[in-house]
Parts: sequence; C-alpha cells; structure tokens
Amino acid sequence: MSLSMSDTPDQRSETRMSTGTRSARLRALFEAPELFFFMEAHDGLSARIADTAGFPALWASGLSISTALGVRDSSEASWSQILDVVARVVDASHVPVMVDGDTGHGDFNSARRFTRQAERIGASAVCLEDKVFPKMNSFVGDGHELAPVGEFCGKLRACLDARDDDDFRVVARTEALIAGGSVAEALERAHAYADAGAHAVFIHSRRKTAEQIAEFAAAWRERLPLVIAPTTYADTPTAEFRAMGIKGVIWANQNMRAAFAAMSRVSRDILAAEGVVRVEDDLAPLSEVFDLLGYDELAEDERKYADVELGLR
Ligand code: SPV
Ligand code: MG
Repeated sequence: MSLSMSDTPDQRSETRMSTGTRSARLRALFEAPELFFFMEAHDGLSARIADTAGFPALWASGLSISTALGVRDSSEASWSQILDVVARVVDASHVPVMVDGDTGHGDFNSARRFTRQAERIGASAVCLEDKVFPKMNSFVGDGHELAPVGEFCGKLRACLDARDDDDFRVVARTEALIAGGSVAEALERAHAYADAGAHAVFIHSRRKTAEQIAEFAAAWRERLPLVIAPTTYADTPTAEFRAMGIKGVIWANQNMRAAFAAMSRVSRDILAAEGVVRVEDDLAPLSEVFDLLGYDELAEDERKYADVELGLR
C-alpha cells in the first residue's frame, strides 16, 4: 500500500473519528464498546506514517523513542528528551497520542510535572507503570522491582490532579506479572489504581501466550478499559482479545523494529556492494516521501501566501 498525502490525515480523521479535541476523541475510544489499536511512533516520520495508514491512536513508546535516540530503555533518556520527541509525534499527526510515562521519571512530583507538560504539548494520555525509578524495559532481565501500592496510587492522584483538561486520560500500568507476581497480585494492584481514579488499566505480560491476560480480564469484568501490548504473545488472534473484553491493543515497537531491520540490512548491503543499486528496489521512492510530507501543499501555499497583493496604495 502506498501512503499518500492526497489521503490526508485531516480527511481520514473526519471519517475515522468525529470532531472534538484529540483527548476527547481518545476518551470516546476508551468509552466505546469496540476494541481499538494504538500504533507505536518514535519520531515525526513514524507518527505520520502510522496516522496516514489509518490507526486511530498512537503510542509514544519509551522503548522505541529511547532506541531511536540511541540509548537504553532504562530511564537513560531524561523526561524532557522524551517529551521533545513526543512533541514531534503530536505535531506530525492528527490522532490522539498516549505517552509512555514509564515510572513518571521519579516521585509523584516528577510524574505530575511530566503529565502536565505532556498535556501542554498536545498529548491525550499518559501511561504510568508501577515500578521504581530508574526502570528497566519489561523484556530485559528479572530486576523489576515494584513500587509500593500506596506510593503509586499517590502518584496517579497527583497526575490526575495536575491535568487542565478533564478528557486527558491517566492510564495505570501494572508490571506485577512482569515482576513474576500472580494474576491475583496484578488484580489487587489494578483495583487499587482504579480506586485511586485511573481511567484505564494496562496489564502487561511477557509470556508467550495470552493465558494470564485472559485470566486477568475474566476476573476484572471490565471495571475499567483494559489495555495490553501483545509483543511476546503476538500470535494470539485479535478476535480472542475482543472476546476477553480488551479495549486497547498497543502495537508497541513494530515501527521501530521495522526501521531497525531495514536500516541494518541497507547499511550492510551498501557497504558490501560499494554502491546502492542492489538495495534501490527496497527503498521508498523519494516521491513517496515528498508526498507523505506534503511538498505539493507547500507549493500551493507559496502561490497563496508568498506574495499577497493587498490592494494598498
Ligand atoms: C514501550 O513500548 O516502551 C513499553 C512496552 O513500555 S514494553 O516495551 O513492552 O515494555
Ligand atoms: Mg516503555
């Protein structure tokens, strides 16, 4: 499929979702009965591509943004560095953006500063996880220490109170299963986060199957919208997630990994061949790049704005 600005995000946004702010649209997605997808974005280009492809919402992934910055997903990037990228993601897209807030980058005060800034740059949700700072990516190692429940509930409250816009969502993510805890422990934490006022719960698992997710969802009984990121259990059909009552499915890192694979291959091949002929067919034509970024539109605007005859004497 070729991506094109003639099928602009503006036009598609109108058909995919009605009017209102992005945060109101995300809230509506969470409150509607249907399952929906968040596509990962880690810079302006990946955001524009995912939006143009038709996804209704974006996930500004900590892992993918860190990787694109050339650092590890272990709180190495500062929160302002992450939000600088999120600003590019928001700017390049028209759909709601949920920001991976990690632990909130410290205590309740760092978390609420992060949340307030995320809202001000135009994000529509922040997702906070119940680990201690500095965190490590959920797929790496076994050192996933959980924050005390009361402390994390306070952090959620601080972030909820820091919002200006009621529609901005605060999503609570429990890493209980990642830390080796039981489904019962994950449920206990999730219920506490719901009591604290979270708008949705992200239950994360790194098992190869969705069994724990199914068990969690059955006991949860749709108390709040449930969000998952099926990275390790990606072969579970989406129909099964629908049957479990899952609301939001995050494709958390696929754009970054696609770029990683393609760039690795192209760099190796060009070096080996001492030329680009062999890889040329695998590359996006520049015309497609210019199309996506709306170069035609700029030419039109130049005619409209560059030299205006105001009729002044
Ligand atoms: C991310 O995309 O940064 C996430 C999801 O937090 S995961 O990498 O699965 O922890
Ligand atoms: Mg993350």
